[in-house]
Amino acid sequence: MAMKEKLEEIRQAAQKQLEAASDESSLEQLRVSLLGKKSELSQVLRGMGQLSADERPKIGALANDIRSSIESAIASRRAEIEKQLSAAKLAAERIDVTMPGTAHRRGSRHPLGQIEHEMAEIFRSMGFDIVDGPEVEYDYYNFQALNIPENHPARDTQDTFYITDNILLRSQTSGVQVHTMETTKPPIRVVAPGRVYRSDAVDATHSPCFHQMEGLVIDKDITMGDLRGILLLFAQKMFGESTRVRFRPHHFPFTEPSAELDISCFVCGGEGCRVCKGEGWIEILGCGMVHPNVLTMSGIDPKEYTGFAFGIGIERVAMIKYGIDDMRLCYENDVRFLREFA
Ligand code: 2U9
Repeated sequence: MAMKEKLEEIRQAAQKQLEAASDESSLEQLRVSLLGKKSELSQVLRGMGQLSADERPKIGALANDIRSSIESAIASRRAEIEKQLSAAKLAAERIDVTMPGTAHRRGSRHPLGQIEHEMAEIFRSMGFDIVDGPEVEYDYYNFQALNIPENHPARDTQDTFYITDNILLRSQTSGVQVHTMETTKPPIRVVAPGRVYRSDAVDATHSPCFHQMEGLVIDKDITMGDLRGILLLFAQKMFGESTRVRFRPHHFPFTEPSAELDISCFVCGGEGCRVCKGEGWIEILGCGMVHPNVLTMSGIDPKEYTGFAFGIGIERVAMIKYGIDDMRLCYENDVRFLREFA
């Protein structure tokens, strides 16, 4: 076959093969087989020596033309393949920006945490420091330093969780205030919120673990009037400006005199309703003037300083304020209950 026809055949065959190449690697293989040293085109060019001087430049020019047309066909085929690949990639990665997102529910503070925070903020606004201490405590800090005698019923293993003979789970946060008195020179103004433990069976108003906030104020000339003033302000901020308070005499070993504090019912204002069980008053906390023995044991001279203390059950405040009729709801973490307070 004449060389010219042979070259034209190479050009057409190359065109067909290139059209069939569908990816980068088969295209590269084609480039080697069409243009490489062992290619038909190279063989034709090597045989050019046998051509006449007249034919040689024409065939040479044609061969070069075919070579460059194959090169540019490869380049454009490569560009096409790249375009297809990138289009396929884009299609696979397509994101529907109109799809609705995944909703993330916001968490919220537990109702007990909300109440504790609210109470702590009220006392902080009145100049109290918020202090904490160990839940595992020595018998001394939980009982003895609080003037609770050896034979007092509160010390009974029926009421208190003992870990050893003289180490226990605190049954009140009072140990924290004892530590404060031991390490701080008056004036002292602290509230100690936290978990306390009592060996109680679970029911609507009892739990072996609950929360308290105890307060302690010690300075020169502190009187029961100061106690009443602080607790009245607390009650008004917690239950409303029109809230009134009243003391009822009581007994605690660590305070003398001792009292329980009632607030006027924040629902009926004192008329008597379902919430205050017709009383007009709701019992809210215990309190009193710190017993001189308690001051003395912690190194504070009762002739120089006096003080008052109070203890509030946080669950009790939450149940009264939110109308929760069963304490167990506070611990079950049923989200339907918790969302009520979000
Ligand atoms: C020191 C001195 C005195 C703390 C007090 C109460 C009265 C009280 C109860 C409230 C409901 C316990 O959670 S409850 O069952 N607490 O009535 N607590 S006075 O008196 C102290 C504390 C520390 C050094």
